[in-house]
Amino acid sequence: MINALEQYDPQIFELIRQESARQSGSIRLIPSENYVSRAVMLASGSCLTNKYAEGYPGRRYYEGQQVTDLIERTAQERAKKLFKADHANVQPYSGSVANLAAYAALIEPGETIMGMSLSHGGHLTHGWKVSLTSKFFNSVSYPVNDKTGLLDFDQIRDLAKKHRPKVIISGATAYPRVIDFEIFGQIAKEVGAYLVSDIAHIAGLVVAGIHKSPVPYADIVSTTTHKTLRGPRGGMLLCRQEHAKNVDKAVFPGLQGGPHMHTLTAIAVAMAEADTPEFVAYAKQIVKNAKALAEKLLEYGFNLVTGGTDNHLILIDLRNKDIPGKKLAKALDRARIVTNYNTIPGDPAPPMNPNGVRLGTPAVTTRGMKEPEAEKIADFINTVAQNIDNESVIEQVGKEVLLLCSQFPVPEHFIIPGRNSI
Ligand code: DSN
Repeated sequence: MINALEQYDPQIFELIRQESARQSGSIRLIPSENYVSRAVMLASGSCLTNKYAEGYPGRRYYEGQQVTDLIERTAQERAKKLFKADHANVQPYSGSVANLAAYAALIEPGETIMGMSLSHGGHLTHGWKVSLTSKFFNSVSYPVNDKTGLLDFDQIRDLAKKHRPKVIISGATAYPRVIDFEIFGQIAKEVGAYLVSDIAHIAGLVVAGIHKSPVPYADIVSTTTHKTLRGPRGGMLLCRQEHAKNVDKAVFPGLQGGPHMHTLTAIAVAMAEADTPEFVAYAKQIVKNAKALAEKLLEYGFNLVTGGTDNHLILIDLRNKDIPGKKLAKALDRARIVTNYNTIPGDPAPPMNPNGVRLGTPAVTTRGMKEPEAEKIADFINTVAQNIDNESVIEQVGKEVLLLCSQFPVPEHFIIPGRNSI
């Protein structure tokens, strides 16, 4: 396929080659990114991209669904088995759409939702003020504890009692600790709210049994499929049977038209991969690597939000280093270490220039890196931070990163044959 692309569109082929080389030749620490297997990549780039399939298996608005019905049913069954859920909708185009569909399935526009504040680790679609989720619904945010950085269930309960939301959202994009979905479920019950759990970041850790699943406690569980779960870029909703009809209606025709069948097919492949002992070992190693990276960063005097991590991500509070998050993220990028700058809880600085940097280990773990390499990565980060204005040191770190990358090649990544030099 890639050879055909070279022939028909050399300009785009060349850009893909460059991106492939960038992904191979850098330490990718954005916690929401990963490398998918060759099988996932092939399914994603298959002829399923050609097919329209509005509706659900057995109830489509287009003909020619002999195969798509089988694929979607397979994806649904794999999702139900993997997450031990009664019902799965595998059509959401993304986590954002999945979240909006979850709320739409449960409540009416104008009713109240309550989610984690974006600047404290929540997601835009948990009702943050610039998101349509806060315009369609009345939105209330809960913070983390300003001293510990941890979820503060007394405060969340108090806010829930005060605002009486119809939906409480548990889940985060920048929270490095275990989330107790059971307590969220209790609070939701106490105030008569539905619970939506967004496990986009930790889905891989949940299916591996490392983090507790919210499925027994949540009315609807929402996830993306590409972070720790290591599938293509997509979304998914899981729920109890009682919400199945509303969830399906909210996704289609509520928010979407035809599902992206090529993505859905690749999600099916990724879920089979996640249902293996190898994946469980992988997910365990993600957490071990994050802990090793965190420990070493602490030794170097970095302040970490909550003091460490229980999952795949780390949030550095850079205030004691007097380096803006953006400046460090950009210097690290020049050293081939790819992160994102991020707000820290209660950050007085604006989101475009916050005091934090967010790191994650799903992608480096896919490359086979373990604790010694995680510690080496902490060394690199420390060297860059200490030499933030010294380009020759940053360049030297970049060379060492390249060497490490060559020792841990991307195993199953869609590397362009013969052209993957880094
Ligand atoms: N905000 C994305 C992230 O965590 O990187 C998810 O949408």
